[in-house]
Amino acid sequence: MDLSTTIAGVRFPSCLMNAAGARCVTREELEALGRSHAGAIVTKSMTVEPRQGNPEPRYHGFPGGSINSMGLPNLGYRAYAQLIPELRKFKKPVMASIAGFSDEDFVTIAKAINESRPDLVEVNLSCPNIPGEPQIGYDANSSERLLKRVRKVVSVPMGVKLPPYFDPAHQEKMVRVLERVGVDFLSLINSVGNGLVVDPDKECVVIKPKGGFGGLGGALIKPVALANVRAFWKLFGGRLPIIGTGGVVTGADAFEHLLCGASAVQIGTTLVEEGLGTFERLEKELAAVLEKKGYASPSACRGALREL
Ligand code: RRO
Repeated sequence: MDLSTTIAGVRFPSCLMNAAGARCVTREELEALGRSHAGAIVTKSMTVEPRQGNPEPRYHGFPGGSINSMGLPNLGYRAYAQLIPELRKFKKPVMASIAGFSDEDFVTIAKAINESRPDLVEVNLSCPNIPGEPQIGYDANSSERLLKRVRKVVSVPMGVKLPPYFDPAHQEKMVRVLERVGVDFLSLINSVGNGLVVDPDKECVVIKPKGGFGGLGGALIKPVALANVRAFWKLFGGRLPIIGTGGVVTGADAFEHLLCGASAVQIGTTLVEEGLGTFERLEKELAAVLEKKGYASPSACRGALREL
């Protein structure tokens, strides 16, 4: 089955791709994504300067999900700006994820990266792991001020990666911001920030940074991810493409994201745990679900979730 999808006019050969952060920091990792069945190459969120990130251990997988506090390890935007033109040879979209510690950082990176012509830019407003730095996406005014400046310097399709919201009022407020800014797609959701995982045998936290607090991902966050995909899909009347992220372990999970309104699906924890073969497995599983249910393509079931 053809699992291709189109987002903001960009065609993806498959609707399944890596989530920013998952196996996408180095040249080697990005090229491996290029050779894999991933439908796109999404970069790690990049900062102005290269970063080592937080002290290790900073990622921990467990039955049900993962917790991380990576702290933005990346090569710095100059390295990605050089790499992006080379990644085009894989003939799939390249999505540059950008981050920063100030509005100026975001603008500097966005400008230079836009000139390297990625197919899309994803603005990360939702890193939960920098000590002392709040998640921008939880502050509507800061988000609007920042996005308006970034929008001016990005001419390729520009999307926003948002944190999970737990109250409809926050989603409605963010929709009004996004309408005023004019974004081309959304990636929902980033990890569920500031969770805590405890090892009762060792009576200890499982990651080192921030006293063990970190972003949760994987199966356990799927209902939160689906709720955000569905809420934003409805608030935008199905007119803004959404990339669903969170809790995709099987093809059936990806199908659930599509039903809620996603046009494509990103894979984080499962990709980290299972490796690049994940994409081929999920492709087969998703195609089998769609075929069994009589859907001819991912877009045929988009948003079709029934309500009682
Ligand atoms: O690098 C990280 O710690 C990180 C980032 Br930038 C993000 O957006 N989400 C996440 O779970 N970890």
